[in-house]
Amino acid sequence: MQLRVAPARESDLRGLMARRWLLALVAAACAAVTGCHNTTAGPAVSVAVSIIPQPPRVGASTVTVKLSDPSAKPLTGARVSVEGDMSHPGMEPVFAKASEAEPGNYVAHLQLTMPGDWVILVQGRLADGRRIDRQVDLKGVLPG
Ligand SMILES: [Cu+2]
Repeated sequence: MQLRVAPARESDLRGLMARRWLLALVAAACAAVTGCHNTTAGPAVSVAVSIIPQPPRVGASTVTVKLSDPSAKPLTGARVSVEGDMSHPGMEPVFAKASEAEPGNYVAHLQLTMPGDWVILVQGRLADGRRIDRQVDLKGVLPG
């Protein structure tokens, strides 16, 4: 993310980047709402996905998956993996295993290899055997 103050002629670009950031935040917020796209573990499990940096760019991205139950208690001991796919055909997906950095917080480091639109797939199995399956759009990944 650019911290330097941009001259006026970059304002269009900055606006575009801000909109992309907003989209990513909306996607993450959507993922945090129970039942939004939850297909397997049911609406009882909250799967909140956040991705940094924002705006996303080529290189190492950190994907954090926060799993909690309806009382907001962290769901520990899950196995979580992350896959990144681009929206166009002919590209190898990228994969990363997430490790539990804090109780219920699973962190994966994913190498985004090309600018453009990506879809992040989060899959896993809770300690009690239920599956989780979540998809988050990551549009407009910038060159590295
Ligand atoms: Cu590609």
